[in-house]
Amino acid sequence: MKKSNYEFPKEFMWGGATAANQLEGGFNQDGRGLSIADALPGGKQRFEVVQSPDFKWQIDEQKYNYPNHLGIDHYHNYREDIALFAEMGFRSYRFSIAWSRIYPRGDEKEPNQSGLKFYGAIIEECLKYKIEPVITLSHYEMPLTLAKDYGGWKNRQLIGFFERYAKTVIESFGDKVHYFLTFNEINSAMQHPVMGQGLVPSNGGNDKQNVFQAWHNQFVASAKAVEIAHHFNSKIKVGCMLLYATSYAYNSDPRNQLANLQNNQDFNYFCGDVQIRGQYPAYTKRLFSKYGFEMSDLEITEPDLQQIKNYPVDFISISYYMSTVVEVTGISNEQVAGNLMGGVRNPFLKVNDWDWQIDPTGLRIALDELYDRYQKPIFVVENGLGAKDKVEDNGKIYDDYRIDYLRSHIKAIGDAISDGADIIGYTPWGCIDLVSASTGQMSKRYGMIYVDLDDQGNGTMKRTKKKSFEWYKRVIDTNGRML
Ligand code: BGP
Repeated sequence: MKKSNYEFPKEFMWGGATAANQLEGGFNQDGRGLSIADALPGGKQRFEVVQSPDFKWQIDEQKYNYPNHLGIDHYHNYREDIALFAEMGFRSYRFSIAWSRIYPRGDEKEPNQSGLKFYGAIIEECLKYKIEPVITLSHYEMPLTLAKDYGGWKNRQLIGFFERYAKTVIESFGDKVHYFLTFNEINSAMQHPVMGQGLVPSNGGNDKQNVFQAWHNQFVASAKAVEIAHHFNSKIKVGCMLLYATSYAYNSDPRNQLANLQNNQDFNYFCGDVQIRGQYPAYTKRLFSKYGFEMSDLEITEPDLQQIKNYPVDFISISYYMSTVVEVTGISNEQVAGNLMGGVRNPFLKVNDWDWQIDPTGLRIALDELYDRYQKPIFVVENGLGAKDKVEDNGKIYDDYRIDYLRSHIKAIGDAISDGADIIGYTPWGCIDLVSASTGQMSKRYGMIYVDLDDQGNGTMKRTKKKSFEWYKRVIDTNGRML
């Protein structure tokens, strides 16, 4: 650990992040309805299955959906888990509410009180330790009924259902919770529409057009949540949440430069431009025509556009894991994987075990660009290294590779702050080990707290502090002066 020269703001929200479907378990307890995450497979087939036109949602607790249904049983261990976060010194904790705990089918008129009670208890537990709760309203798990019977977010009726859900949550907790995020990684739907939008292949329809229709409905729903929150308590701030992958042109060939500009617009900025600036950007026309339709093919009303304009988000939140390279001239076709999107290999970067390109400087670029474009506060609500940890004979986990990754990314945030960007917090992903979103497995771990559980569900679920636990505790204690 070394002394750093970074000056993080006094109130900087150091913390950690999780999502309900990846850690809670208790998937059918106390009136919780099924969510789409419960009906997706674990393991490698997670996304392949959904690409097929024969796709069917499946509920099979024994095999198919393991370990999604079990999570790390945070449902019964949340007190112990939050106590560990407090011990690390967390000032904030980002978690999500499972929509189907509050509205089990999604279309009911009255909420499930047990669900509200559970999240009320989590919030109390956080406040007991002066941890600021940061709540994601929808993190890759709408109620299954809304996907199966209503066709997911492409159906306009979901705006009303979400509005009711958001109102219930905000009015129940909005006197104590001041930060809400609407849709996790909203822009990821272009790559994987199932998780964020509940869309499956439409057999003959224009699937991309469906994604944009679904986005439009989500933009309106998000703006309704902002309206509800601001009316309820003027202290509440609502943010959008973008999967940001800094994008480079492979070289100075103008064709690659242009393709990179368009990749930035289409992937990194489109959803943010609408949610933050309150209107569809000029390049929307090019973007829609790329997928063979135009604005008038979508159901977009004048009141929708007014709603989006009147209620933009208050701040921006992002996940950042890796960067990407755009190459359209055919000189390199060595592909790499990535967080839901790949790209061409960058010869200057190393990769993690899943072939995601590690790039802390890319985070500084991301934050500088985002702040330059929008001039709104930015919260880095996800970042981290997925790795296979080894428990030594003495029971310890020496995850120096994770410390190196986190340190370099915290430095990048410190640099962006020195550059003038307004960064309000940092909540690394999966601060306690949980089920991976893309692989559906336990063995891809991010946490500073180890959970004894393998991909087959064997294990005691015992929590153990990794080496990174003490390291991060010290980082927070010194407000980033020791790194
Ligand atoms: C983001 C998601 C998270 C999370 C993380 C790590 O895309 O918001 O839910 O899981 O990525 O990804 P993975 O679990 O696939 O390694």
